[in-house]
Order: sequence, then structure tokens, then C-alpha cells
Amino acid sequence: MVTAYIGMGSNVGDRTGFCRGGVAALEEVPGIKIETVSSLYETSPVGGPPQRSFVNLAVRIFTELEARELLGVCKEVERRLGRGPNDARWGPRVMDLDILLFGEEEMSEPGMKIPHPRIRERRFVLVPLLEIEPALADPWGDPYESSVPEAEGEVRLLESFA
Ligand code: PH2
Ligand code: MG
Ligand code: MG
Repeated sequence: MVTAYIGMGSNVGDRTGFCRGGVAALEEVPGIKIETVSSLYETSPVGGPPQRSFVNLAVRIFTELEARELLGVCKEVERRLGRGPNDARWGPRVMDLDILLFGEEEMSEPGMKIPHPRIRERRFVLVPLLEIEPALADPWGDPYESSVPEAEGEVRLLESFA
């Protein structure tokens, strides 16, 4: 059993509805147990073209899946919620699910970098993640909290998940 963290975001249509739908879809997957869900945050877009603000959250799961299998699940949930295969990098999307951390694993393969390489640069990732686990550290023991002041983007608490 591995503890993993997944970040979710949406900036098209019913953004909070898509985020909640993403959590519900993950919950149904055999081998995944949702342990904690952060609050939902409205966040300014980081990178990409001018676009609507996002709703972001993070979840902590326990899983029996391998990292590759979990990535496949994330892609499938995105597809089920209506994401097209050709959405522009960093452009608008109904649902984005990114594996942020997978236990203590470090992976760098095409399409699969863990920890997610941009966690420390993005307040929309750090703030929900640290809400779940304020002392969270990377696999080398370096806490994420120290990166918040320098991270990019604005984050506003929208609503709790429960
Ligand atoms: N996702 C991106 C690029 N920029 N900005 C915010 N605020 N939230 C996101 O989820 C996001 C982003 C690429 O996945
Ligand atoms: Mg992303
Ligand atoms: Mg993604």
C-alpha cells in the first residue's frame, strides 16, 4: 500500500462540479482509497494563454496500484469527464489530474515524472497539498512549506470539500 498525492484542476464550465466529479471517479476505482481531500481553491492561471481562473484541490490516497497504473487511471478520469486528447499544454481544461507524489518514489520517464517537477513553483499545488499535510516533504526530506513564499500565482479558499 502506497500513500500518493494527486492534484486536480478545472477551468472550464462547472469547475467545482468537475473537481468533485474527479474525486468521485477516483473513489470508484478498485485499489484506490481516498484518504483526505483538501478544500477547493480558486487560483489564478499559471503559464499558458490568457484563460479563466482555475479551481484546484489535492487528494491523499492509499493505493495498491503501481505508479504507471495510477497514471492510466488519471488519464481515464480526465477522459470520462470530457477532456479532449488534444488540449493545449497549460491551456483550458475541464479536468486535469496530476500525480504529485507517489510514496517516496522518484521516477523520470517520458510522460511520468515523480515527484511532479513543478510542485514548488506553483502555489495552486502547494497550498492544497500543505492543507492536507503541513509537514509534507519531498522524498529527500526537504519540506515543501519553505517554497510557498516564492511560488507563483494567487490562491483563494473557495469552499471545503465536505
Ligand atoms: N494547470 C496547468 C497550468 N496552469 N494554473 C492554475 N491556477 N491551476 C492549474 O491547475 C493549472 C494552471 C497545467 O496543468
Ligand atoms: Mg497539470
Ligand atoms: Mg496533467
